[in-house]
Amino acid sequence: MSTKRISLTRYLVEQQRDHGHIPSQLRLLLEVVARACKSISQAVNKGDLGGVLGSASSENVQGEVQKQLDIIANEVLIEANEWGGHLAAMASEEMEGIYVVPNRYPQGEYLLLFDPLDGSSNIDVNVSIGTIFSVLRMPEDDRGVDVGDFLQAGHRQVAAGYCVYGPQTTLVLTVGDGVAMFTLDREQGSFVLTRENVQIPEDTKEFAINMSNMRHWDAPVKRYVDECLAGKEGPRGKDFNMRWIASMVADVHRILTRGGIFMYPWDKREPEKPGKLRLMYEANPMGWLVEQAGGAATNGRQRILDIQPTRLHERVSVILGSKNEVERVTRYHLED
Ligand code: AHM
Ligand code: MG
Repeated sequence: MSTKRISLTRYLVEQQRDHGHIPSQLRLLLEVVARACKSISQAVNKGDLGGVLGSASSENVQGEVQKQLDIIANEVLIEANEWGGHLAAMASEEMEGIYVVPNRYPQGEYLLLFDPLDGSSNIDVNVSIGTIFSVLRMPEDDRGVDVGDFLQAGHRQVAAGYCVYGPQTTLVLTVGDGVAMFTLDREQGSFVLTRENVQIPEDTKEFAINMSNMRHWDAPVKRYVDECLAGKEGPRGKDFNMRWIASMVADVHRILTRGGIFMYPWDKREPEKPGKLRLMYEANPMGWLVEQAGGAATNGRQRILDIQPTRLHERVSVILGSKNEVERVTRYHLED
């Protein structure tokens, strides 16, 4: 490994200075998000010793029971980001409405969206979880921020990323110039660049889906998975492997590291719901990261990043990862 260590700060300064990708307010924003992720990582690491495990006595806007760490992570992100002058407002999977930066602080031109702790069912069992974030710019000539300002399609994101809290804490980021990964050096307290120009192989033999929902799937998804399961003797002519961590962050991290396809498709359990995952906090940031790494992301019929959101907490069907596999599943939907 090279002895030249590039910190997140230096990476962002160079992105700003040499490539012109990020204005200084956005650089500050990303540094603050990274700092918040460091604090969340500390809380996650302490586990039972910090008294932070278990459920809180509340539900979020989606009617899901919140974990104590969901609430702590949400507060850490808000407190870290509200005073810096870089944001106009924030929106979170854990809050019903938007959080407008209070009047006592200067208002910036960016909007921050996050899923503070993704993979909640894994918190108490010591399995990887993470924070997902997405950054939009306030629409021009806008007077006063409101929820409508957030309803922008994913291709308008100016930065997106996640931080996975696993055996290592890794921050993964795009500002539209490829995907970079930074590993937290706990002794130094800083994120260090450990992978640049991340590329997802176009083909894969690994798929990720919650198989217990099989009987509820739509025909195109069933066809795709049946063909994978048929292995060497089936139409694909090769054996597939399956992985399901049940933390989108960790499943997507595996795909960015070695390829694969991840699916959380629409299913018949609640037909009026377009999917389980959230467009603004999960599908858009992950979709953009995957595309920036040469992969693809669709809802089965349409590119995720082209979906025009109509609600903050909108849900969506998600198929993302290795390009040729995502295109195959999408083709099966369009042929159906
Ligand atoms: P969460 O945001 O409440 O944690 O839920 C989202 C999670 C994703 O991380 C993961 O892909 C999926 O839900 C797991 O679903 P399942 O419980 O069906 O395995
Ligand atoms: Mg989530």
